[in-house]
Amino acid sequence: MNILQQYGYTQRVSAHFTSHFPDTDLNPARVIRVDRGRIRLAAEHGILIVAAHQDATTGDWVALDLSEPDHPVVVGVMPRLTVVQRKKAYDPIAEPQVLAANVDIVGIVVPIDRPISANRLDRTLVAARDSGATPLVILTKADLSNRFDSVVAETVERAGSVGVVTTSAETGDGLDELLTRAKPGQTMVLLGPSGAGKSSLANALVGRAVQNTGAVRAADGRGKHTTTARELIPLPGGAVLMDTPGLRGFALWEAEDGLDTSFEDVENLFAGCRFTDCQHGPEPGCAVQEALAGGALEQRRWLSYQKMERELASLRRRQTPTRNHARGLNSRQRAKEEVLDRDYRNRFRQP
Ligand SMILES: Nc1nc2c(ncn2[C@@H]2O[C@H](COP(=O)(O)OP(=O)(O)OP(=O)(O)O)[C@@H](O)[C@H]2O)c(=O)[nH]1
Ligand SMILES: [Mg+2]
Ligand SMILES: [Zn+2]
Repeated sequence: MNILQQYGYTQRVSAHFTSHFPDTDLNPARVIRVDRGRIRLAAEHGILIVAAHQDATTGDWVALDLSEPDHPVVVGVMPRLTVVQRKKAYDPIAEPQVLAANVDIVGIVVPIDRPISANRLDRTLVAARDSGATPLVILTKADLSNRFDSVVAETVERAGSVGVVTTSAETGDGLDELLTRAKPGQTMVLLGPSGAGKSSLANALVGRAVQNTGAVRAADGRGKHTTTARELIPLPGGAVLMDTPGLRGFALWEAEDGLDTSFEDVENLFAGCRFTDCQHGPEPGCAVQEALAGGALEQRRWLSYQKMERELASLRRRQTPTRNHARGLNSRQRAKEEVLDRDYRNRFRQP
């Protein structure tokens, strides 16, 4: 396998690349990591570091111009095959933040050493379903399963039809199963809170310490944001893993399709309401109120659904005028100055 293939270059990607960049002088490369204004790329001949490109994020396939060997330049980004995104926190323009590009599997990491964050799990499931990739719930730290008994059962229930794999980086349990889920050439991103064990899982899957890991706070089991950048890691067996920094909350972006499937149980109730325009408040014959009263629908889950609905409604309001404005700004011709920092550059170095 050449380096590009180790980072997920398949026939499908190749076909997409050629159709989007018919100029045969351009070379495919994949963004392994972005930091300090520079991007690390996997290219056919090795790993290289070039100046950042505004539109390129970790996981992207880019077109590389190597006509000046001392000055490789990213000249374009292939349209993403899948994208996991969330709304930027506190951003009034509400442009989406890309969490992961071109992944096939969204690994939603749920640690079982602390109480479950149901809201985050639901939201991550929504974003995952909306991404075009396959969601997979990954329970971590199975060796600590005696701490919070309910986490596994509750996670399985919330996951619905989404697959759940239970793992331990400590004992190695579940690692083989996880590896078989990610086929050669596929990319799996790990998304979850800080301290969930994402990097530990990466190390366990690779079989050596490729990522730093950090102890969780004894008081509440939360992590300390050890991982600070997303990074692609080739796995034995030909799949690619994307380790990520922990999520700090999770806002939604354009997730309407995902909402339908993630809250299927809630939305199925609506059909049972007496009035078709039922607001699910004090109206007579409201199936939601009945389910709440009878315990068939958890109050917390109903609140979570309503909160998402409100969030989606406000996003819709904000998107219509402002997104066009934002697009206008983006389409302005950007100055093409891909200046290489020579001492940082590390061209064609075999890893
Ligand atoms: N007992 C046990 N501890 C684990 C396991 N996996 C991870 N840990 C511990 O959990 C802590 C956090 O692990 P990390 O892998 O750094 O967590 P992370 O999700 O990468 O965290 P951030 O990089 O901060 O987002 C470390 O102290 C790990 O040793 C496991 O399977 N079993
Ligand atoms: Mg980490
Ligand atoms: Zn109703």
